[in-house]
Amino acid sequence: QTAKVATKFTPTKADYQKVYNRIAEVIDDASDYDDGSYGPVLLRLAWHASGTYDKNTGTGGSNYATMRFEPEALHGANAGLHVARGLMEKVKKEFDWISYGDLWTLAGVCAVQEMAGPKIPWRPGRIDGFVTHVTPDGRLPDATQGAPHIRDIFYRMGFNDQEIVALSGAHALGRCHVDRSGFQGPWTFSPTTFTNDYFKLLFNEKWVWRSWNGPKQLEDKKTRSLMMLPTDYVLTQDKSFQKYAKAYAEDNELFFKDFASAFSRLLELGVPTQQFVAAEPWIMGDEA
Ligand code: CCH
Repeated sequence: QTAKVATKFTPTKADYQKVYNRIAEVIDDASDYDDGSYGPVLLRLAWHASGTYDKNTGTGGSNYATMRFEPEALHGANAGLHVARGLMEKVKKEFDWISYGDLWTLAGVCAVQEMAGPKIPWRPGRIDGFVTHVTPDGRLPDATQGAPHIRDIFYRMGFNDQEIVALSGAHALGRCHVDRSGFQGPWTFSPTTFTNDYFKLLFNEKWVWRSWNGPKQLEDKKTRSLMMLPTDYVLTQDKSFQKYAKAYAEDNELFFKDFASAFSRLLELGVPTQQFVAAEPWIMGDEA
């Protein structure tokens, strides 16, 4: 009798590309959802899974995919992300060899790229962790606050002012939901296309406080159909933030370049370098 040797499956870039392609299909299969794409909510999942990182303790970040566990899934900032996790659960069933951290961050990459954004360098290597790796609530930004708070949160992850502003440009995509954050509405007229419109609108429209029963948010005076969070508006008020926001409003190419590099780094926060299977990040979606 021949002995059965269990060989460990070692996925290649082509295998990850298959996962990417499947995610791209899931993103588009959303005719009844929001603006017709799951891209924005998947991008938000990738960001919240990574943005818990604390550079001083090395805790948090995308490595362990701890949002699978109840304490973190129930953190206020993560309200609504069960939608995105549920979608990825189906993909995980098909490709059971991928870690949740790799799957969720790859979904963020796929979302940006499939919504016409820049290519985001990405590589696999995250491992599934345990409930003990969950970080305390309060590590993600609070939209009701001002510049000092945003700096506290993003400096803790290791980002500077320029990177904070570049990353904030993701709000070109998607919308706020009353039943998730309490806020309501989209930031741009094209919430499923990645553009620098968020920055253009911040400077070109007149923003006024909305009168309603919900949390303080701004609306554009002209159409009253767009919104800005207090933390978005701060990018036009703080001198240092304003400089970068203006530059991105004027130069889409610069925004794409800076977003891609900051977002790529965000997705790798908390992952020990030796865990990555490739020395340099890959560009996915090229051969799709
Ligand atoms: Fe954000 N974001 N975000 N955001 N966000 C919300 C929605 C999205 C803040 C608050 C909110 C980033 C930074 C910040 C997305 C990507 C990024 C919502 C509404 C709030 C509130 C949630 C809801 O009701 O569904 C604050 C505060 C900050 C920083 O100070 C960064 C960085 C990124 C990515 C790089 C995306 C995409 C959405 C839309 C989600 C959807 O479901 O449409």
